[in-house]
Amino acid sequence: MSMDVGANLRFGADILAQAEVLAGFTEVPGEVTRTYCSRSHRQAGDYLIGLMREAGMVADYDAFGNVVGRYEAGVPGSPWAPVVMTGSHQDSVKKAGKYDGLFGILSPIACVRDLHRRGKRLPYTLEVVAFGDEEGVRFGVTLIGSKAMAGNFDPAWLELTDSDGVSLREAIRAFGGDPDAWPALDRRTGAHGEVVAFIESHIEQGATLLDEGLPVGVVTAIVGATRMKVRVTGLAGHAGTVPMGARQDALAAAAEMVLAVERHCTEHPGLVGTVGKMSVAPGAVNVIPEDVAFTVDVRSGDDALRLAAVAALRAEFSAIAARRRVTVAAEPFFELEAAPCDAGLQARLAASIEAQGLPVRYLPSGAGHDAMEFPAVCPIAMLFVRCGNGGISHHPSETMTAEDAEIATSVLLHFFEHFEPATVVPDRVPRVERNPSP
Ligand code: HGY
Ligand code: MN
Ligand code: MN
Repeated sequence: MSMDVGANLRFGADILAQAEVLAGFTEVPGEVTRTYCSRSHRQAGDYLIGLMREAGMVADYDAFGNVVGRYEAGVPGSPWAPVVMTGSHQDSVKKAGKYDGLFGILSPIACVRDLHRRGKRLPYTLEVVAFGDEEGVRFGVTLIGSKAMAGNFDPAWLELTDSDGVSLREAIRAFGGDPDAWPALDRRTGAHGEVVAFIESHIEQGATLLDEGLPVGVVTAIVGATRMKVRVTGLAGHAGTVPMGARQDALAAAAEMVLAVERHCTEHPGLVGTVGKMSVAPGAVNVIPEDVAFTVDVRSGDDALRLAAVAALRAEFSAIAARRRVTVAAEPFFELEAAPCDAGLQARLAASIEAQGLPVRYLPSGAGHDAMEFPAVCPIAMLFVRCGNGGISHHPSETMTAEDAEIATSVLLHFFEHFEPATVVPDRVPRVERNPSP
């Protein structure tokens, strides 16, 4: 049950070496932290443009700082051949690993380099995208590049500011982009050629493939997510003189709300809930906290279950606040429905895995990905590749092997070489995108 990889890796060793180079493009020496429109974004983008051009693509930044490489179709005379898009994000979370996002860029570049070396063109244009921002670390909203390309960008976001007060509009302009050019990025218009499929390869960021001893898997759907900002307001007071029964302690109330998230999501299989950020004011050891803000991230493959959980948690937060004589405001600022992967593309991906002599494992994605924006444009598919260290991700211990990078890239290359655009029958249902402006 294994593809004979051996030492003669065509792709895997190069991909890991390139990931090492990219890991050096960071805002925090010794860690991987690369945010949108930053200097490290420019360094990574320039490096990826160089790799794309060396692989035979036409490549450059678009108006939003996404790196777009195109390996034009080999169909003589057709002004606009159909397009297959692939890619992932170049940005990272704080203190990230080296492969989240980047594998989905480096692997297709390796595929194109191999096609180019053999002088082979495809019956469609292959477009490889390094999206500028998927994690949303700098401005709080995520998937900026893929939303713009899927026609889901909200121009109100251009006024959002980062922790230094720099607006998204100013950041894109300072990067050399054009913040007002977002409509031109919309792939639904066909202006860049009709996009017939989007496929993203990505590390699993979990342990299913690792536990089952499998190098790759076919993603069935990407979970939907709701993110809320919660603000709890109490009354500051002297830590030594205010009796316990007389306190309006915003942090104690918030702590009870955080445990409510954990309990509710533990009690309902298919849900996950995370409180990832929290601020406490005034933040002195001897002052009762009066102003606490935190985030909640709720996800599920079942949209009804997720929405019911968000409603139940907001009600429970209100009850906790009333009992503790504090006030609470819990506002969703990001919402995305679960994105099913196209059955036909899943079957083609499965055939490419079987062609490597490997079994096919189907699994859902608990992480969000750029692909989840593209059902608005075309059918989508995702290929997962095993990651080690218990499947850890969004952490410096994130790891993968050159052998698995080799296998996943071989699967992807087989998919690209056997994909016939004319036979794509999308089974997608247009999704309603609800993105309440923050
Ligand atoms: O949050 C996510 O699931 C993705 O890693 N941005
Ligand atoms: Mn991530
Ligand atoms: Mn990712």
